[in-house]
Amino acid sequence: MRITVVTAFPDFLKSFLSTSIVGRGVAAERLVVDVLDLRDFADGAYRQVDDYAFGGGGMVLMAEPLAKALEKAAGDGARPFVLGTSPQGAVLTQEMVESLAAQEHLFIVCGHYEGLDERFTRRFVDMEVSIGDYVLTGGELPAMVLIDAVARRIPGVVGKESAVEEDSFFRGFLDTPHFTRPSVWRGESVPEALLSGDHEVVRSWRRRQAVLRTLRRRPDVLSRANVQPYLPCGAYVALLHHPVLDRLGNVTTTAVTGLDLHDISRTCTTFGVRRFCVVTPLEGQREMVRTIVAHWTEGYGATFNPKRGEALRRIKVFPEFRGMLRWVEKKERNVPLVVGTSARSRKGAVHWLELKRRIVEDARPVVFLFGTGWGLDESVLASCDVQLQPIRGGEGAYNHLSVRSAVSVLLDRFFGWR
Ligand code: 21W
Repeated sequence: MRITVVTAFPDFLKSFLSTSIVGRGVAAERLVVDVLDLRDFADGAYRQVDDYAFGGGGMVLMAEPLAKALEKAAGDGARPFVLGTSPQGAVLTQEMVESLAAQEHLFIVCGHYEGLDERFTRRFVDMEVSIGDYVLTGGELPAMVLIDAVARRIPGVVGKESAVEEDSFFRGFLDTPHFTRPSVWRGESVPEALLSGDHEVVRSWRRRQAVLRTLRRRPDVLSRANVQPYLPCGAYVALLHHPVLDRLGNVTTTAVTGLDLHDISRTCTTFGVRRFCVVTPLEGQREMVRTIVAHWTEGYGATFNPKRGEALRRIKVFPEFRGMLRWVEKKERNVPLVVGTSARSRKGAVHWLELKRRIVEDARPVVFLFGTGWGLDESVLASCDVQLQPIRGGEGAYNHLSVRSAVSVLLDRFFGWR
């Protein structure tokens, strides 16, 4: 990867590159960073790079020296991805860093004074970046921040690869507290769990701490986090074929569909849901489900497409949903939180983000109930611990998602890396 920085203060950047960890990546030839002195591209005896803003109000970097620097950096190759540092830019996030790290050549313009001539920005700058809502004296530190964040995503720049993957913003949770020797310092000792020598005890303590810190300090980051690794108990999806409503709002029993079995079990497997519970009172229907599952786990389907069996194996059939909940309770040795879903809202329905907070805090297994046909009957919804607000999109007027789509949307919100 190549990064070219153009600045009116090149020494500042050069000292950073020669002393920082990023410098290691440069030394290891994983990364090439060129610093261009904007003055080298200026004309006249004074090598002028800035001038008074038209209409008054301070100095502006002139477009022509910037354009010349960009042309030099591009050479005969492809045009680099051009970044401008600016307090008016979009605030840098890890997602932006990931995308930038995938570029072959970045060209960073360090803004100064009142910024760049807008005509340069309009013609050449692909993205304007700020590093946060506070006022600095120029774009050099933001450029270093950008380089540092991008460089550590390049393999071989930061020592241990796992350290990068394990990084807090990567997992969507804040990091846990850390301690080192001595084990007792000024009368204060290190948490028991960390001294236990039991790897599992250490892991679960750390996860719990990460959860509690995130809930307390940055509940906002939870919306984009996969909470699965932080749940001490399992998550379950149940698809009810009775008691559900028909077109006219009467209680009925629907037929099991193969599409639901395949698609929902694949979604559950993708998102780490322990079991996909298929509930129907009709023995013939349960037998059909078992036959389909057996085809893909033991029969011809197992050799034809083993991946499908891996998903369908998660299916378990039940005649009745209360029995299914008792089975989960027994398996998890803990009373599950039962979550009802419906396309119709009801009083006290909970926002998905609120429920997400609750399930990481509660440390209980969770069962998401979905209805087929025209949705779960009131008797089921009334017995749930929580009902989720309907999934809405667009203008919110049409809400007739297939149950398979609803499962996908919800599982992505709770257990997707977003
Ligand atoms: C600071 C330039 C203040 C201009 C509103 C109307 C680059 C930066 C910078 C700087 C002004 C970044 C004004 C976070 C930063 C940067 C120098 C304001 C007057 N304001 N990220 N008129 N913070 N800062 N100009 O300061 O160049 S990225």
